[in-house]
Amino acid sequence: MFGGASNLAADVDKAFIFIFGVSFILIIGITAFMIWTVVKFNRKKGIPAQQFTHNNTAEIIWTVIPTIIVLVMFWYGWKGFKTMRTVPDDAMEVTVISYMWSWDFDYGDGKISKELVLPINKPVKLNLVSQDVNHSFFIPAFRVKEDVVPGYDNWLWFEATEKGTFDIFCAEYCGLLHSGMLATARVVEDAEYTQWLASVESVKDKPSPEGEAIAKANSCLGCHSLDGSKLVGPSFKGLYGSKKIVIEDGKEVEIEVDDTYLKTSITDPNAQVVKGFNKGLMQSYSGVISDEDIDKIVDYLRTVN
Ligand SMILES: [Cu+2]
Repeated sequence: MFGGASNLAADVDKAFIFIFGVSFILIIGITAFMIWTVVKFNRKKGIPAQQFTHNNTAEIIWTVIPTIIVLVMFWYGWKGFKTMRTVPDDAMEVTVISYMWSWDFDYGDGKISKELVLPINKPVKLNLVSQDVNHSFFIPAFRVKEDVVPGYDNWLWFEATEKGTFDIFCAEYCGLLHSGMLATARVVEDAEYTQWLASVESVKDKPSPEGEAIAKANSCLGCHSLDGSKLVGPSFKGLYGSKKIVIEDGKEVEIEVDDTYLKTSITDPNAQVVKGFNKGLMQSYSGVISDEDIDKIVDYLRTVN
């Protein structure tokens, strides 16, 4: 009705418009009636107030009508909800992996994408997994929103009915960069989808260095990008061996990023913060990641160009 792009949109919009419409009429009606009674029954001083016990007709009316309205609201809500919780048997499955502050879409077989690509008019079930805290997976255009809770197998399904690119948001405050936890859903023709999926490189094919796995397991990549983009911390891309201005004890110092600097940054991240980044946003990983694993991360960073 308002440009919903999934099979669930019409029911959600119907429920929304009905509830909104009823609320709108009621607020106008009640306010008007209130003003009318204030004017109509206005009495000057000195006249004793009248006492009322009850009025059967009024009481029946204000009980029966709202009950019917609420039941109709329930009906619209229930109808849409039932569809949302009944997954068709032929639905394809994608696992959504969420972490502070990004989304990964796992198509199985080691194929992991940063973009959610879907074939049009095909039911898809998204399995929602969180690696850290509570998130909420939200695609407004498809009218789907579901909590992503660590340790709980939540899911949602829908069928995209329109081609195009749609925004994905996190709708549960999950920390500093919550508002930047964005992704896109791209709906394409079936053939284009098949072609795209074939082009996604499988992580199984490239032996991933141990350090990368350790960095991922500790959510390093949530704050440090691999493509040069600026997140909470400096990008890992080309970091090793580069020269940086850092703030040490309030003074600017130029350093070269080497093993020592990287190790210090992991165990004592606020000692030398790269200029332009905020102090205090990274916790110390001293005792969290073993010295051996820190060495492996540094080995890995040497290879990120
Ligand atoms: Cu989030």
